[in-house]
Amino acid sequence: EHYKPLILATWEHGMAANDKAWEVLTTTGDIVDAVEQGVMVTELDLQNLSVGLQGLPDREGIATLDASIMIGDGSCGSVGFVRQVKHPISLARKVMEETPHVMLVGEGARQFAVAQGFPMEEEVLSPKSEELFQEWKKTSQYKPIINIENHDTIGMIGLGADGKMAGSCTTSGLAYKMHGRVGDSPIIGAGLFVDDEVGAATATGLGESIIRICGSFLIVELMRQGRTPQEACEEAVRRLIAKNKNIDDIQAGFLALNKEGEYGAYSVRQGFNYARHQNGGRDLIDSKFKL
Ligand code: SD4
Repeated sequence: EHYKPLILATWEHGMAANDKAWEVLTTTGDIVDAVEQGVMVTELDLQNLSVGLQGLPDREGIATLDASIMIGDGSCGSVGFVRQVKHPISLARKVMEETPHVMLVGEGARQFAVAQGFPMEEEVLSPKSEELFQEWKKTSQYKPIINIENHDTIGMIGLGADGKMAGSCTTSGLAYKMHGRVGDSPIIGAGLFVDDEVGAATATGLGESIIRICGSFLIVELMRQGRTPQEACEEAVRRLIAKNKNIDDIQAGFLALNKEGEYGAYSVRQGFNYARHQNGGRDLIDSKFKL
């Protein structure tokens, strides 16, 4: 069997991440390495305030990170509320490959990183994050901000020529969240889900709204029942709007891909976009939206 390789990633920063992922996929054929190494680019991107240690901190001024990785055969790993690790996606992969568990959080995840030889970074905010945090502290009013300048969590899903599918998701979470808050990104089925009998989905936006509907799992199951990726994303957004009371304060977006290489995207409101890499080109595409 021969499949049509395709990689999708959320937001504009998905372009640089996909460039790397596509290079890995076309040189090695390995979709798991591709989705890991792709989002590692974003984890180091100092311009990005929603992914990696340079991201905006929680309300105590501490950057805590969430990440997950999943393969279409059901293998998965994730880390939540982890500190001092530059590449939480690689730590999530170690949880998947080196432990009998799926998820490690907080200090335990950090200790596992040390044991795996990950370098520990000093806890200093990046200059931009420090500046914005000091500004925020003046009023300290926690309000979710819709579409924070189009920088957001990166979720990546892909299909290799061998028919294998995989996905990755990594974030510093919501800016100024409560200490200990974990979002959708490391929750398998919420921020990411992959089943290579069917397809893959990933999410971005207000994590609480996505967890509430098991967004990514929902989309994969809808595709299993015959919906196209686009139809499945639209139904997930409909469900999300129905189940979240404060919808005026919420942005969330979904990306989906099936085994045939068909894909779709949909968001609650305008502003969501995604990167698409396939044979013959790379583009940044505006998602359709509901409200
Ligand atoms: C979260 N989905 O932790 C992530 C947030 C996000 O900028 O997309 N952030 O809820």
